[in-house]
Amino acid sequence: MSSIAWSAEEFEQRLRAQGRAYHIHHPFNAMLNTGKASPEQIRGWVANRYYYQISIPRKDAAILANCPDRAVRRQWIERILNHDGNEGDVGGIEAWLRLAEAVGLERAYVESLSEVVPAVRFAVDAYVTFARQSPWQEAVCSSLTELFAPEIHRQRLATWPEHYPWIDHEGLHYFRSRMPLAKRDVDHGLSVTLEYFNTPEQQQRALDILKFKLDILWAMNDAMAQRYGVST
Ligand code: AHQ
Repeated sequence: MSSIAWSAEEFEQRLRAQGRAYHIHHPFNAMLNTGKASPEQIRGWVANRYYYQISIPRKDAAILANCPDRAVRRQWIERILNHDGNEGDVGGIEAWLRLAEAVGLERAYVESLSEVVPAVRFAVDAYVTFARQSPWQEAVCSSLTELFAPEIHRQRLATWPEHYPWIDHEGLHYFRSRMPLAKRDVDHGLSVTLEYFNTPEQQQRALDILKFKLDILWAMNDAMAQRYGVST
């Protein structure tokens, strides 16, 4: 390990280099975004990812509960409202339920969580537990998988309409809505991370935290591939 900390630029580059392990590269995601998924595989993915979506605000609330910094909380609370909804915005969870209806799922069935496979539940719960039990700055760092999210949302918007014309275009609104929000989230999350993790040991810790969260997303796709099959 180096005896001096990386510059902010070098540190950010090393965080971004972890993108090679992002779930955009998982065979299940590749299947979804290259038009090889069956309606059953798409419905399985939407129903399982719903558990991740409803867990994000609870993860973010755990960060708020652990964070003594009013200025950070004022920004971070926006994330909860983005998912739960606010005046004039139905929110991301409602948008995800509309995606569910667009792919042919019943809202009540998705909300029942009975389609969520055990390993997806365990991976998502590990993320919420990490946020509850870790220093709030470490939980902020774990959200930086969103560094790579604009590309995966862009990829879906670019490929699903052509490959899956049976899905009502309106149902893809969630992906459109996340493009600007992911960039806003990352600007804030990155500034906290670059400032807080400022020794060689801490910077390595940040890379390990990001890898932990990348593994959570990867493991979710492993579980869905196992349950629904993956056609390449
Ligand atoms: O829709 C997603 C979202 O709201 C978030 C919040 C952020 C976090 O706090 O961990 N991560 C995240 C992600 C969302 N969508 C995922 C996808 O593939 O659609 C990607 C995921 C992420 O990159 O962490």
